[in-house]
Amino acid sequence: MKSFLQAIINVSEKAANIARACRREVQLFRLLVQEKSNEEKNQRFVQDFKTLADVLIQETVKHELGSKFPELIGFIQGEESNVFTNTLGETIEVKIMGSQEDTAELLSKVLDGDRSAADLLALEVHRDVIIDSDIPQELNDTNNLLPMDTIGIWIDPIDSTAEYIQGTECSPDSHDIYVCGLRCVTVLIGAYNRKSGEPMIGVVNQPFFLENGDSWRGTFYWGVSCEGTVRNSFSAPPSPTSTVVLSGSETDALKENLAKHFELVEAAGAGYKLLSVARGLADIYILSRGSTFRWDSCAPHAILKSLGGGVIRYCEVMEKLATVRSYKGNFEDKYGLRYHQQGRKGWCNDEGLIAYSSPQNLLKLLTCLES
Ligand code: 2IP
Ligand code: CA
Ligand code: CA
Repeated sequence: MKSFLQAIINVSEKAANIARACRREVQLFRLLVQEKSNEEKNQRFVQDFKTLADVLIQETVKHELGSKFPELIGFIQGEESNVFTNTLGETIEVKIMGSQEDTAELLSKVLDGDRSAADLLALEVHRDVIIDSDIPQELNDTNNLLPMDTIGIWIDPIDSTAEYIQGTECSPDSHDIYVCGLRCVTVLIGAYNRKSGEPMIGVVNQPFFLENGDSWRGTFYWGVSCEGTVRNSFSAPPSPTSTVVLSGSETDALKENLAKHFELVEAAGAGYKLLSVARGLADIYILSRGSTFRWDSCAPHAILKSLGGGVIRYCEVMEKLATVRSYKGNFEDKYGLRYHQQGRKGWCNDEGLIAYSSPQNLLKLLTCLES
């Protein structure tokens, strides 16, 4: 297990390097922004953007994990499609080639012949990135042999694209949660069990964690919850805060009801909100509609499970509130999101979600929702 987790951490950092490089080079960033085609448009955004950074990061993760673990090839999926149309109208498949030179050559086609931009990106893609991680020895490969042929991967190469593109400066609210800005951007890489659909291993990388002069430093978090092995990068489980984090687009009715019992914080980024629950900055993240996808929740869900929390289906829970509240088993096992099968709306988490850091916090929320 250790080498698999380490590989995900390393590639998440490479993804973060690409994300930072694209924002650092102003000219590169301007070049990279391309409007999403209508079919792929996320309903909620009038203008949603697909950047080459997104596609390139997803392909890099796919390529790197696929070459280290060939059993995973065909089971690594993500938000983006790797077909890109440049301003000359040529359609190009973004691929990671065997050498930096060849990747630069291919990228320069996407970038309308801008070789220096292509070189910069190819350099990051092919750079060796090995992160000093804190993975404990007990997760070593001999004691924790992972059946690689039962694992699937979900990637969101950049979550909070809107914040990533705008890059506006924001201050944290009193709970240390940033409501908007680059800090809400995350790279999400999650592994799930292809048979049961349960999330197993998650890495959430925050590329813009700390501003240092005119450059940014990132950080990352990981969690493992599979077959009795439960570990994570946190030093202690989260303590209660009586805070609920949610999307600014949430309904007024839900907000008014929750505000009677909790402090509410509206923040950008589905991944960032899930991370805020894992970090103990909020007890709950609640989303009453289907505006997230499997790639948004898989990685942070695995981390939450490793902390004793979870992510369950909002609509079903609301329909059966009294039954759920008196349920004596593990909420996760019965109502948890699953990652292996499409639902009515494809890979959309169409029933909304409730993420919680502990069963106690979930029960408190359910009691409030019932009143
Ligand atoms: C988005 C992103 C948005 C979120 C939306 C996700 O993913 O996380 O911020 O909306 O649900 O699908 P909100 O911020 O209102 O929670 P992406 O940026 O990858 O499209
Ligand atoms: Ca997303
Ligand atoms: Ca995304």
